[in-house]
Amino acid sequence: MPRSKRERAAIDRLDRVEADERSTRHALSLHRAQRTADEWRRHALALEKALDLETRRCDALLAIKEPIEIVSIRPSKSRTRKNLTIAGAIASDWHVGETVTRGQTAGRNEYSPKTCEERAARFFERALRLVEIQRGGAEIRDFVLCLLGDFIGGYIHEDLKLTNAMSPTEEVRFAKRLLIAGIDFLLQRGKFSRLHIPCSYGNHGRTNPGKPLVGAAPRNSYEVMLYADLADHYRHDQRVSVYIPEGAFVYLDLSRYILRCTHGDTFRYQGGIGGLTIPLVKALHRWETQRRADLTLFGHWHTYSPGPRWIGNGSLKGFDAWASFIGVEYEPPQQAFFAIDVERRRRTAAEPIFVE
Ligand SMILES: [Mn+2]
Repeated sequence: MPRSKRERAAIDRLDRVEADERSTRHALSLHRAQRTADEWRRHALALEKALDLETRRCDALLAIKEPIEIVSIRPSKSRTRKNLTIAGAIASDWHVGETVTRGQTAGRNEYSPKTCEERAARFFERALRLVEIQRGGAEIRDFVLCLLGDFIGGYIHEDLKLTNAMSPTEEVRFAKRLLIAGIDFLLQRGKFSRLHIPCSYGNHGRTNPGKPLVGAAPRNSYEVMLYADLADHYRHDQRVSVYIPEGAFVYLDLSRYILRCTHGDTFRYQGGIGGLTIPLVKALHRWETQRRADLTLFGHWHTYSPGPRWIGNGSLKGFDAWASFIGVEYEPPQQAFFAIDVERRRRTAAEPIFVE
């Protein structure tokens, strides 16, 4: 229907008013949404802050309450989209001052302070190489270096007194030098934010003759002295934390994935079929009643043995006269590497570190 000029103008005016009104309404709702987003953001920040404070408060309360030492580690925050992972290695059973000849071991092994120094360097280099391989798919900023004992051979057997290349005090000095060189290497080349060092004393480092002590063991161990010296050495380096327990176990809480570290001489094994597994599973069952752990790391048995809930470490010293004499199965000198996916709370790697 044809419209007059005046009518058309009136309709145009009406359309413009409606359009203005619509755009004002949109501008208003946009403004409201922006304001809400800002408010939510502020709210989220406040909640994050409160959560952080409460977590710290909880940690402090737990630390006071817990009879068994547990070290709480908050992993460094992720900076990339890769899986945040904590990598670690077990160093144990280096027996730095002990000697092995090829003649004692059917030609399989030779060990002296010189070989020991070379293998110690390889341990750190190859641990870092495994970290780099993992970094293909994971972000690794925290490294757990487990020092699980028997770095020194000591004078605990008559045989050792007669064959060791060093006295126990010389061994402590030598082991300290090797560990500092390795830790410095990890700090310089590893691109880690933090290095966590849980320590466990072995049975070889005891200062007393006869059987190992229990309650008085840490205060009478060359190795606890060695670990305390390491802690002193790195006291000004914010990246390094050394944990020395007062008992046979140290527990690390890696964002609710619990690591249990121990030397491994507290469970018995007399060469039964199935190897370490059966006595170990029984021991794990007992330890679980004290404190639950997701992964148990131990040394002492000179046998690299990764299991579903544990990793037994090999030895740096390798096959020796005693192993040959009692007829232990040969294994190369090796240590262990592991990786833990922080968000999944799962172990993603357990691998040998060959040090020969
Ligand atoms: Mn041992």
